[in-house]
Amino acid sequence: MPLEQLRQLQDERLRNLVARLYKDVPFYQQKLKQAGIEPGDIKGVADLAKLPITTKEDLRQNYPFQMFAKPMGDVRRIHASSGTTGKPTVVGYTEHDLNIFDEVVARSMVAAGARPGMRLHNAYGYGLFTGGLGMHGGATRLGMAVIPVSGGMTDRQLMILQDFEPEVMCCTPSYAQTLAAECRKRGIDPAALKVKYGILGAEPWTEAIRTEVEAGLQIKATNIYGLSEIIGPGVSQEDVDERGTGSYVWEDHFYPEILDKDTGEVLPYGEEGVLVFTTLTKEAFPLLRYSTNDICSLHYDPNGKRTHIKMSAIKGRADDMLIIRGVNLFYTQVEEVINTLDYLVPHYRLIVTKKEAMDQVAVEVEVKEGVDHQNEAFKTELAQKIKNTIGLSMKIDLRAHGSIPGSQGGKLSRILDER
Ligand code: DLL
Repeated sequence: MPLEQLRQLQDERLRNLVARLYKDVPFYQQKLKQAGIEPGDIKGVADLAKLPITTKEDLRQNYPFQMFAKPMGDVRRIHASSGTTGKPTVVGYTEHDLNIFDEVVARSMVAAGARPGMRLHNAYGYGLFTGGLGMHGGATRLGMAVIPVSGGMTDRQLMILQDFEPEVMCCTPSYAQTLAAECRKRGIDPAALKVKYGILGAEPWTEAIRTEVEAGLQIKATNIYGLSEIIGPGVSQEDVDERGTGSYVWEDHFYPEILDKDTGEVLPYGEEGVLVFTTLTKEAFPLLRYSTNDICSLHYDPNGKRTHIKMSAIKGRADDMLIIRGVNLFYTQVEEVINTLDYLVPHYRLIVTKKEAMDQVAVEVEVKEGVDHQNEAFKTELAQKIKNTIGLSMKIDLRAHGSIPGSQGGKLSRILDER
């Protein structure tokens, strides 16, 4: 859709959304009144900055259903995502919302290379997590045959990949690493598998992991991004022919903004900050300027196939950012450095400790198969590179190939904070 037309659509949808929220959600009516805003004041997305931000804390205070904008009789599904503390975040969908969910995931699948008639090996977890059922619905809408494997049980995953011959697979990037490593270990030739495309997301990953899983599974791997609060997977998706240039945000449904992490000011395209979404079309659980806490930037790509805006890969979550001796650190920055050294693989974790009030970071990282992990020169080189690019001295612990525990199917935590 031409950009001008897209803006008109977004404006119209936003006006409608604000009117609905004012009428149907007491939380928003109160918030808008406090901000001195009447629904009629909002003419379109250019006015978004006048509207208040919604945070995870707001959802927590309205647990479990108080932010729903439709009576339970209209709700057809409920998902929940667990956070680091306490109660989960609960989200609901009407039939109309489930339709949007299917639609945006189907679009994402096509961008990733999938086509009707192909088989999908779906290794995202089924259950309250939006990954399994979300991908399932989108693939069904597209006309694929879904194999609902769910996460874990690696033996069975490998059997299905070999025997059911899916052309497309989806799972977390860390689990794709596990599957690639297992293939290598068991002498399964990835070229003999039929799988061509991998749709990976639900956690941050970088080019280092892409290189590894594309070689290890003989696939083209693209990024899928999303969060339960906004819909689930399928908020944005990378195109298979434009890998590494960002993921298209389906902005006819989810309008993105980037805000300064400290001041909350809207930042121009290209600048990095906190990603915020307004759901333009959802009925049961619509959100106004919801702060995802994810750090990235937005840009329009004049060379892209589509007109929609792109978001860069997520660097990390604002609340996951480590502050080490005053330096801000996302673990993906260490992953980027690992990627520049050809004797390492991106199987790693960061261990954070405190020694006499000083924060210390140790990097445990595996060497490639056949490389000596006791090589002192390699250790020194990695420490130097981290110091030069990130500005922090870290203790380096090179590990033998295959010795660091990987993902068993779900999201992998790469930080062990022992402080
Ligand atoms: O993880 C939805 C999803 C399922 C996305 C399957 C992609 C594939 P939640 O459990 O609510 O939803 O977690 C959302 O996960 O705010 C990000 O911090 C992180 N995240 C999701 N996708 C990506 C990605 C699902 N591609 C939270 N890159 C988000 C980086 C991601 N982080």
